Formats: sequence, structure tokens, C-alpha cells
Amino acid sequence: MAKKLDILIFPDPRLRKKAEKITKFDKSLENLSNDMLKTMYEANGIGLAATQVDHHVRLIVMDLSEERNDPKIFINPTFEVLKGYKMYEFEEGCLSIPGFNETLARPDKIELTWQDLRGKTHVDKPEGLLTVCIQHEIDHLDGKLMVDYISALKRDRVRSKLLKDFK
Ligand code: GNR
Ligand code: NI
Repeated sequence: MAKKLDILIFPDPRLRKKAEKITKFDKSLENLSNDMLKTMYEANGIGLAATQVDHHVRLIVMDLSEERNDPKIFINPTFEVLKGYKMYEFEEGCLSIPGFNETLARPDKIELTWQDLRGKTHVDKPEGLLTVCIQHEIDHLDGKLMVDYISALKRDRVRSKLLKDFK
């Protein structure tokens, strides 16, 4: 059975680790993916990166459906920004920064490459929310957080509040 995992909260330094590329496509990878999906659903999130549950491997899960019945797993995801892109503004939240929302601008045209649980490679050009979410999650795998896009003053305010609330 899938287990619910603990989600690391900013400014936990483990959120800053860079995740390693996955090379073994085995049962333990499938188990971790299922645990992450359960964790994401129970937290009412639309995406979750392995970094957020203290596993420093390049694995992301996501479900953008209203019905919460369309689980997606992306292994070793990378993207390239395509010609003719525009910056697309979207109000983002993060399960590792509870209570904080901020409108960020990200490129709206990307080509995404990833592997599935069997190690098979896929390439696609996502649209809309998937484009935003995948960039948010890949940032996590690189140790980057939403608060890195705002001013240091604002970031320190968020840090103090979360240190107080999640002690
Ligand atoms: O649940 C989440 N919602 C969300 C909304 C807008 C942009 C990105 C996200 S991802 C977030 C879950 C999360 O923290 N993933 O890392
Ligand atoms: Ni996040």
C-alpha cells in the first residue's frame, strides 16, 4: 500500500539539494512514485517533486484534472524554451511554502522530454497549466523555490513566519 510521506517546509536546507538523474527503473521507483501521488492527493496539490519528500532523485508526479483521477509521472524531466514564447503569468502556490501565493511569469512554450516508469522516453509540447507546473517542479529538483523569484525582504518575511509556525 502507498504511504503518505512528510513534506519538507521552507527554509529546510534539504529543499536546496540538487536531485540526481534516475538510472534504475525498478519496483522501488514505482513504490516511491505511488507514495508521492498519495502524498500529493492528501495535501490537495497538483504536483509534487521528490525533493519535497526528501528523496533527491529526478522524479515528479502531477494531476491537473478537476476529478483528481489523472495521475502523471515524469522521470528525468527536462525542457527547452521554444521560439516565439511569451511570459505567462500565473498565481502559484507551493506545498513546501504553505500560506504563500505569488504571481510568477514563466515562458509559455516549451518542449518537454521525460521518461516513464519503464524507462521509455517521451517528448511533448505541453500547454497552459502543465507548462507552469512542470517548470515549478523542475525548479524543485534543482533546489530552487518560488521565493527565489521575489525580493530578499519578502523572502525573509516568509522564512520567519514559517519558522515560527512549523517549529
Ligand atoms: O499544488 C500546487 N499548486 C500549484 C499552483 C500553481 C503553480 C504550481 C503549483 S505546484 C503546487 C504543489 C507543489 O508545491 N509542487 O511542488
Ligand atoms: Ni512546490
